[in-house]
Amino acid sequence: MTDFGLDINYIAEQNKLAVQNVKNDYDNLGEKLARQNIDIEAVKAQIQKFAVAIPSWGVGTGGTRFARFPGIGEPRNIFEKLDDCCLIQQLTQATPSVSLHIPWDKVDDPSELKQYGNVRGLAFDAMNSNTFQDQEGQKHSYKFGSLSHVDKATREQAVAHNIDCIEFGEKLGSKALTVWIGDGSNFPGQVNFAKSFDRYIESMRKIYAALPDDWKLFTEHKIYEPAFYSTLMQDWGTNLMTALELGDKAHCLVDLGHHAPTVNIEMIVSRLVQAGKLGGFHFNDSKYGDDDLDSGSINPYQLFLVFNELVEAENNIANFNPMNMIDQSHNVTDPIESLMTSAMEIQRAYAQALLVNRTNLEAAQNTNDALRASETLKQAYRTDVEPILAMARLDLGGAIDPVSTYRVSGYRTQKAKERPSTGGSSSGII
Ligand code: PSV
Ligand code: MN
Repeated sequence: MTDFGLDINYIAEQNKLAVQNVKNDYDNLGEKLARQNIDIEAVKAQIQKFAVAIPSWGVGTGGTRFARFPGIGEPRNIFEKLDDCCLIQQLTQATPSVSLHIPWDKVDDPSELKQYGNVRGLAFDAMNSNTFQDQEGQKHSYKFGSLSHVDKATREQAVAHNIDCIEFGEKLGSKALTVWIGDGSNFPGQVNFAKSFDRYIESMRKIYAALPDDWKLFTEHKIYEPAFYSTLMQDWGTNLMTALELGDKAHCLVDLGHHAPTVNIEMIVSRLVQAGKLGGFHFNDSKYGDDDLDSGSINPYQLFLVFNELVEAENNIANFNPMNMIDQSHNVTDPIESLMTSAMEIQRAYAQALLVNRTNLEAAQNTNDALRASETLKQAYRTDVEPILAMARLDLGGAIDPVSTYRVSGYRTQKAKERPSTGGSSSGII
């Protein structure tokens, strides 16, 4: 182990055990893909360019509304979180940036934080504001809302917090602000839908006006929770209305867990692309609601279908570059292992989507050959792209098998000594 991350010689040694097998598998797959006129090297190059940001809050153990069962050696502050993110990037070579949540990650000296991250090979992705909780010493409560609150002073406080996040993010080199609010209602009649949305837009205009020229503003919709009758930004329709209302720098963020279970998310993605308003993703997976489970662990085909839309957009739109982030809660696993596995699952979906034969797909669509269209997608989805992912990592100095390399390294046990448990099992969703 070095000052941070793992010794590169150790990673190389671990890789040696499997390198020949990976090369053989890669060559075999390369031959198979060549028969379909696909250049495996080109797919690998695309995978190597792909990046997904780690949420700072994801490296701590998550919880439910009932309890949180802390793991050992959890990071206790943003610096320790960056240490864990550095390791994840080192082994996967897929996660070169971190998304911060303010005030959870607020520090007095942003330049120190920037330096600390950059030395570890990490950049700062979108900043996330937080007006869904009251902070210590805060004058006005968000119990009944924030940016859409009936009280002007409360709205102003929430606007000021978002502007603080922008200013803090500028010092870190971030280029985007993500706004997710808990505003909504628990009872029919509790809020006036139209008036509260007007108040929200008025607040968002003030935040938008404070954005630097090269920044983007992302708004995130969510069907329910913490409000259970109505959520102000409940779906992609409201999200799109907001982005259109605010202007060119405003885009919609799609958190996969923020929809009803039967909603066709890939189609929402396509619509937002078409409107020029897809800003990025919070990747996770779910069975019922906003479960924040690991990406690809429940419905990997859905993830593939989302990427199928993204590849389609990539092929047709110049500079198409949505910002990708993971947003998960790791309640029963080691967060580092979950985040590495999730980043690789997201890459896998992308790699599979790159294999779709788009000429055949279009031909099937134009001749109403539903079965052939579906099978064209399935053929790509059924391809085991693991050799591409492993080789992509290996080339860049990452690990062939990040989870095993991590487990053997003893990183967590070492951290358990350096980061004594803060004890207890507090509740809390993250
Ligand atoms: C809300 O459920 C959410 O998805 C938002 O992105 C928050 O910022 C994040 O979770 C963390 O709680
Ligand atoms: Mn989210």
